[in-house]
Amino acid sequence: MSLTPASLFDSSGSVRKEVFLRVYESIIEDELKDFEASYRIPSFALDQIKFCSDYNVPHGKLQRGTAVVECFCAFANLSTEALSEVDLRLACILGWCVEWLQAFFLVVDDIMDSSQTRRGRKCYYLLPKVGMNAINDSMILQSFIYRLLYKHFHKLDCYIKLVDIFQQVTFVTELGQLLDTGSQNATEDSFSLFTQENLERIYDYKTGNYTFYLPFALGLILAGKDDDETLKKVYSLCMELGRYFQAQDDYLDCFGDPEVTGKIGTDIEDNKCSWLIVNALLLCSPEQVETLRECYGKRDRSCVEQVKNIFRNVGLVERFEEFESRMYSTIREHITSLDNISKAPFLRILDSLYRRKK
Ligand code: DMA
Ligand code: MG
Ligand code: MG
Ligand code: MG
Repeated sequence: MSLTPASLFDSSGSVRKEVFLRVYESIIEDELKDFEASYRIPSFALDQIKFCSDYNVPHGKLQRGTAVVECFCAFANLSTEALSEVDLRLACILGWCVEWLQAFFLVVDDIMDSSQTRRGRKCYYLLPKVGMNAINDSMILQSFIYRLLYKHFHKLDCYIKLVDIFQQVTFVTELGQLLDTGSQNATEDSFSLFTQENLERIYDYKTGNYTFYLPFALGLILAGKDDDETLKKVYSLCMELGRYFQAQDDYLDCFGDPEVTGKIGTDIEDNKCSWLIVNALLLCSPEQVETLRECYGKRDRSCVEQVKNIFRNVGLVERFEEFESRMYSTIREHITSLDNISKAPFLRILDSLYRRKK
């Protein structure tokens, strides 16, 4: 399959999903051939690996994966037509590595969150033929990243940097997931954890790093523009994007349409430290706080309804709309003040998030 700038990008400079998906098909086919050649691997095992990848890797919004490619092209300082096929393919492979990372996290996240659906289908661990095999399967998904990095990048100067950033971002995200489940397993008063400070720390660790910093930093590294000063500026911008994005995710968990988001919310039942509970506690009367203490974190339909009613009654829907407009403007200003680096990929991402419904 040939990959040219004209075939990969549409007229607005966005990556065409169908072309990006064809790269996935060629990667998985090539990997499976290698598994067969390298290991004494029976066909059921090959089938399971292929099924697991196909089920979990390519069905998302592909926002993170395509961002790698768009960032690389914007930061490479070449006119788009001058990008070589080899470079475009490498950028796409790196983009898919981020999607593999995301798939690995989501398979486990759905187990930890007792979720039922993801991307409009049953969560992987709930498939009868999968169950708790999902745990080892998720580790295989993670291994794809380092196999692909070795296969396609080990001769390049940037190889160590790529391996290193994937490992660092993975660790930080695992830490974020640990903090995220902290209120679920709290033995003492979990309401004391529902603070703005704790919320922001969870957001930075579990979301900002892998969703925004990783794709942007990979684009910079591949383009050879990853000096410390640029990375630092990009990092703080990415934490803001992460706080914006995860607040939306929390809002949609409660007030989104599962038909559109593809997932049924679990944050209230899971006793999660979310944007909604933290902001509700700033607005509630003592009686409402009492009801929240009784009902939040319970797997009970009427409790969940009571919590949602309080969220609505204290005006969280309106407060979220204000928060969203304010965040959008603030982040936009920060992007506009960037120098020495293309603003286009940041603006494109920000605009794609604004008032998102999924
Ligand atoms: C997910 O946070 C974070 C990671 C690192 C996968 P979440 O549980 O709120 O995500 P979702 O709402 O998609 O389950
Ligand atoms: Mg979850
Ligand atoms: Mg989670
Ligand atoms: Mg969520």
